[in-house]
Amino acid sequence: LLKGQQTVALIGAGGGQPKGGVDHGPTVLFNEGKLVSQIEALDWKVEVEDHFPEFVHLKPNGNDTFGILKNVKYTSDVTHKIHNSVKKACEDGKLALTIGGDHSIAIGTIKLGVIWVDAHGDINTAESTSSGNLHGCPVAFVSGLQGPIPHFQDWLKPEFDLKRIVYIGLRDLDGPEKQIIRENNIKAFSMHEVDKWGIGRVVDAAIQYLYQTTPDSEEEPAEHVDGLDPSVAPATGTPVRGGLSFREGHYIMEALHQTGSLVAVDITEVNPELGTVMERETTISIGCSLVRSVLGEGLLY
Ligand code: NNH
Repeated sequence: LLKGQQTVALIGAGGGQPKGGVDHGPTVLFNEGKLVSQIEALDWKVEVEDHFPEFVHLKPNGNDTFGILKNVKYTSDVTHKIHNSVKKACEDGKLALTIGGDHSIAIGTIKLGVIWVDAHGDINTAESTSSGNLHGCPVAFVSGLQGPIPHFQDWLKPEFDLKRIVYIGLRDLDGPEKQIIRENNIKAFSMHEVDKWGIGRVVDAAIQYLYQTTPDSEEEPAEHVDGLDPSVAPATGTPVRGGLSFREGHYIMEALHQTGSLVAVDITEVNPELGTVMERETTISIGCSLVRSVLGEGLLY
């Protein structure tokens, strides 16, 4: 077990971007995916805290904006709540496992060092975003690249050091995001590097890098289902071809389990309202198997 952790705090959350279906991600993984019993079968205790039911009715339609940004107060409320849950779980020595929802949840979950597995950089600011969707912005919000925004400024301390994030799987960056990543010297392995070096070397280098930049040596991986290729995880809001294979996605999770340094995990962007029945089922099942992998399934030792 990781650091003597025996309990998974399973936190369910909706998201801030306006397409609705992704909010149902946690419910389908919990109910249809039978995620709780799958985790218990790996010898973990599970405590479920599902915030989705309390927020789903509150999702705004139109008025909750700040400039181009959409659903600002709503997303601030949701991410603040998740932030408190993740913080509490970590303080209590539990592994905080947050199921989204979309990537905006990272505004609430990011902590020490982060491995961010995604097709997208999600580092847009209010100025650089062309979609106005907050799931394209969390890294800018937590790091202070984005200045104060109403509601978030009431609770969010933008203290995250950009030396403590490593991207894996990037392949769909907006122009300004490329510039932000370059200017801030952010460590990033795009699909190009995955092809060039193979997933094993990329993950080793990512972990090594974080151990150097994050002296307290604790990591939180954020695996966004759209980091995977749409052929293995089709039911997701922003699918981009040329992504990680089934095994590459699971390999990352296994390697992170092996570090023994995990404090929190996010799985996001399963959208059960997209795709055919089969595509939906494939995606729910990969959401669950990524969780099992990060908890050690598949490793002999
Ligand atoms: N660049 C897009 C935007 O800002 C990315 C949206 N984010 C995701 N995240 N789908 O992975 O809207």
